[in-house]
Amino acid sequence: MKTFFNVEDLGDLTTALAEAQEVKKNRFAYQDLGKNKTLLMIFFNNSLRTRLSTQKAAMNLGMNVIVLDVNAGAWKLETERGVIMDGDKSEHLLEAIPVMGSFCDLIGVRSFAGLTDREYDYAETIVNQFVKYSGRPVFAMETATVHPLQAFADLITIEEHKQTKRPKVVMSWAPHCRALPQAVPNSFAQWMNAADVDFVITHPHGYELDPKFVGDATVEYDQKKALEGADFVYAKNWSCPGVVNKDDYGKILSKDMSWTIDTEHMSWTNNGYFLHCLPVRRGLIVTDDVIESDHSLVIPEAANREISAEVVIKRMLESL
Ligand code: AN0
Ligand code: CP
Repeated sequence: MKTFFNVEDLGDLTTALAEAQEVKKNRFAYQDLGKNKTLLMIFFNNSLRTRLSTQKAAMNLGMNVIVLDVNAGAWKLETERGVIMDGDKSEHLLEAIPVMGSFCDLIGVRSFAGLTDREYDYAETIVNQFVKYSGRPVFAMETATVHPLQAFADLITIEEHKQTKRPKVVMSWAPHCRALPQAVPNSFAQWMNAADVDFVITHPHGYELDPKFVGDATVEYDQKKALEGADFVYAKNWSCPGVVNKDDYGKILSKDMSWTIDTEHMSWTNNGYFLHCLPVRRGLIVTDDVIESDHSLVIPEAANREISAEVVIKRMLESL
């Protein structure tokens, strides 16, 4: 595996899920695979889970790990071509990327959407330059439009807790005070469409996700109707994807608190489990009662990030 951005990169999902369970049973079984190999993790944005789980996964595989926080200690990077670099940016990404590539065997990149230019974000302009110029396999640690390590961990968690062969999974938009990217809901939708689940997306009008991620999912604007009979509730805020109106891209269109997942919302479900990728703002996305309930899976879900990362890094090491 040379890149990891989309669900297709992993091949057959059943095989990948079985591999995840095998890795989970003995996460140190492949210590030799990563010997004398180096993972470089590059962060343009903050992280708690991705940082810890991906480093841990690489260490489980015997790798050395270098973490670079671009905005804390490295030179400020210019990302556009054709500019006169007389501002605060000392180095161009086009030199920085091959230099980074020369010190490692694999690269993980976190680079969030800027949320101002839809075309720039949806073309994955930054991360595609890493693929093109680093000379190394590259995986997403949340890019402008996708967060596949999260979606893979979400799917592993659903597989582990489902009580029926084909559970009903509902992804619900919820209110937030800041404009957030669409990467998490995009990837979750892509992965749920590929999995054996009954998948429903619910959000206020205007929050329609890009059709390439929505696929064949059911979109239900009535949140109560959507949540009825749900086995899993996946809450997430996202800013306007600009599908209906391009000019609204990245904006907050609604702060409707009736969408906050509380115990009443959960009472409409089939005794459903609560999921969220974290970090989560209590009181906006979800109430304390729901996130602290015995049907909240947020902690095992986060713990499974180590497993999803280990499967992905293992596959990349195997194809070096
Ligand atoms: C980010 C997001 O919504 O994409 C990261 C989530 C994993 N969340 C925030 O910036 C709060
Ligand atoms: N879920 C997730 O990716 O968390 P971090 O932003 O803390 O890495």
